Amino acid sequence: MASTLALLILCTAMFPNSSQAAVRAYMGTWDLDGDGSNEMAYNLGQHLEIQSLSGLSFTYKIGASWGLNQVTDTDGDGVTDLVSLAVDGGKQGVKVLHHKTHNLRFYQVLGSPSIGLYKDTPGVDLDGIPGSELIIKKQNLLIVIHDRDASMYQYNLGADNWGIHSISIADFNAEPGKEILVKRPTGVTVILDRVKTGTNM
Ligand SMILES: [Ca+2]
Ligand SMILES: [Ca+2]
Ligand SMILES: [Ca+2]
Repeated sequence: MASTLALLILCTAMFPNSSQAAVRAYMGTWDLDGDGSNEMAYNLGQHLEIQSLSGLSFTYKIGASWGLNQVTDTDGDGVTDLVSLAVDGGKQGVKVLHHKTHNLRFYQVLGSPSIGLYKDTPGVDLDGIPGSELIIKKQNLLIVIHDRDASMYQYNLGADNWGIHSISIADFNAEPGKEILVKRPTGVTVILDRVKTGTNM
């Protein structure tokens, strides 16, 4: 017991900002400001750091717990954005980092049940307008984020008998954008986000 306590005190003394000083995990390399050369991304615990090859770096607070979910252009400006599922300040949701403009958006999903975030590479376009849409599951709700205009739209699927892995993307018609398929125990629900409709089939 005494030795454990001593070790904890020592660690605290060595790493006064332990969450930042102890962890600096390389995440990947992408052009995140659209200048044609890549930046490096690091996970610093609660923060995410973007560093250019010139050494310039910016740090963003993502949350107490978070995970990178997608690397895609969500607002349609042609520059790659970083999408994370995060809990920050006790609130859960999706953080979208637009490093080019140093703009970090937090789409909060209220309530305690944990949420899921659909993952797709290189992203999903549901409305035919440049920019990937983001798809969240929370119990019986499917929520679509349009980062282009920072809006969220929710579909009530009636029952919580599906999961984030029940979701797939397909193109059913000649209209711009793709459709969301949610596999249910009996049948599927098809969501046409472009016209904001959901149909059980
Ligand atoms: Ca760049
Ligand atoms: Ca973008
Ligand atoms: Ca779109």
